[in-house]
Amino acid sequence: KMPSSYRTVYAFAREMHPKTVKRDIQYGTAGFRDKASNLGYVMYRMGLLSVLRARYKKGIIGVMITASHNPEGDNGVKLIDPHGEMMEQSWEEWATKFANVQDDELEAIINEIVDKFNIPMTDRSVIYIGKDTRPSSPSLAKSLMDGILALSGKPVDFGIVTTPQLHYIVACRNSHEEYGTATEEGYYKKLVTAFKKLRGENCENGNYVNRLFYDGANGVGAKKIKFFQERLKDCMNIELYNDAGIGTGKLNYLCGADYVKTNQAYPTGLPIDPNVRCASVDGDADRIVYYFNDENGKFHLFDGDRIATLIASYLKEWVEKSGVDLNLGLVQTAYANGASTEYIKKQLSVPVACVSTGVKHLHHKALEFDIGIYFEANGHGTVVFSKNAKDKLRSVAKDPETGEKQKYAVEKLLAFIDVINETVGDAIADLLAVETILCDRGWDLKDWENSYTDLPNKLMKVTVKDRNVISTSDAERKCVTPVGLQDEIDKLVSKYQKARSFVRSSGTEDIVRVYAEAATQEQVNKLTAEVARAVYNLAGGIGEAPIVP
Ligand code: G16
Repeated sequence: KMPSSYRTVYAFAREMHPKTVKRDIQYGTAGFRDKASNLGYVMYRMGLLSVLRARYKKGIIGVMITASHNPEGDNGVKLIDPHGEMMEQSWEEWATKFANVQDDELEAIINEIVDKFNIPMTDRSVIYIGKDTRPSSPSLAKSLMDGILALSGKPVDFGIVTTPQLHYIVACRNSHEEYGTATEEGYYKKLVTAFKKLRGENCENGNYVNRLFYDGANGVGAKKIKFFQERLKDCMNIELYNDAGIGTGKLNYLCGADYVKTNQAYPTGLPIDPNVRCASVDGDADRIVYYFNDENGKFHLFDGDRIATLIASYLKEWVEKSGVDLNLGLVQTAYANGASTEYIKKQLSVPVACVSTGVKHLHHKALEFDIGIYFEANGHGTVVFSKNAKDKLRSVAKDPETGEKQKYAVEKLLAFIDVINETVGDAIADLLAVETILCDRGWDLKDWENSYTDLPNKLMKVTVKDRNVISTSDAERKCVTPVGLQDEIDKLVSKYQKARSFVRSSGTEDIVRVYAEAATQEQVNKLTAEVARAVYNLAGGIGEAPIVP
């Protein structure tokens, strides 16, 4: 028999948020994603789940309504745990279950989870909500709030914020503001103060000039950079482009970090000024890539691998100067350019780990180091510092015995901890970190590019009937099913020099991704198309078959 207290749950579902989609939806790489019109009931159910999670964890849970890099018509939801990290993976199964049961099964599944985890259902619970600029977000937020209210939780709406801002605010609130002040204003203050400290008097240095073109992807990243433009106007000249109004359909369209990385091309909407440093963020501002066009019109990309290596070399240098014994590690995925991995291992002598796609996997692995740097090639990443690292640095900073040079290095590292958003990849925090390092070194992008040469690489998408037929192992580097596909990939790869290729199904779009790299652009163009064709043939491709050049 159902406790009467959950009766509202079914009534709300039936009357306001009935399950409208028959097929199952899966909690993917970063939560649920779909056409916005399919998500009302999913949001309602995530409202229910977030209250249960909040009571179980005895802390505030965050819910971000966004589909990040996807087109404007899509939307989605990312759940945030109390420390500001993505929701623990063991609960993803529950999320998927919640999303897919029938309306009249909701009460039963609530009872099941309450029993299993012994959740105190009378405890108060607060859920923080954020949304990107998608026109569908306000109505989805309403559905989410109904779910929260149905279980007597308290929704607090932070309006339009970047995904990393919401992660930050959740982390602050649950740490009793040890991490920072739990408001948007607190976020600006923390990052700006740290950035100015790192910059000192130096606004320009050597080849570094402080002029930057910023592509806001016509999303929340454009809205929020304005707060930094204002506060940093004496030391940074950030020129904002792609700041179209909400609902114009331009979000991520021919611009933004995903477009630039995937197409390896300049986005629309920015003036093409040779040799000017440019940065693009994505639709919820948790990814960033840098690039420029040289005087011959050639495009140069600085993706997540580049940013990771820049940060790793900088931190390594200052840790050495600080004399504090801290271990440093870097985490990548299979998409990392082989040349970057080689450079990290051989030149930087920093250990590298490879994990499956999804910031949640990288973050987790990075926590194993005192200083864990993680980046996906698509520009999603950050640095995490262990408690041990912070404690050691703080105590050396305070110690009167510490020499001046050493103190300077330690203070620098402490300020760097504050400029980076440790909770999750944050395009704007990463931008401030990159600008700090380039200025410190007196580098322009050509200097940065000199550290290593990327192998030519390419990404392709293949549409198949059911992307779940693809399964992988070895951090997605080997394809297990469909049987025979990996043999085919191996055969194709062996025809080229320095070649590598893998395939995996996307967890945010209904497609299969194909990645390849090889010694020359011509080789990689061929190889990617051949592998894409093999996927099309062996994994049930639909639509037009990929054409091999
Ligand atoms: C999300 C995840 C990233 C992942 C990306 C693509 O990014 O947070 O970790 O790399 O999706 O994933 P997939 O290849 O599975 O589609 P975002 O920026 O879209 O939230």
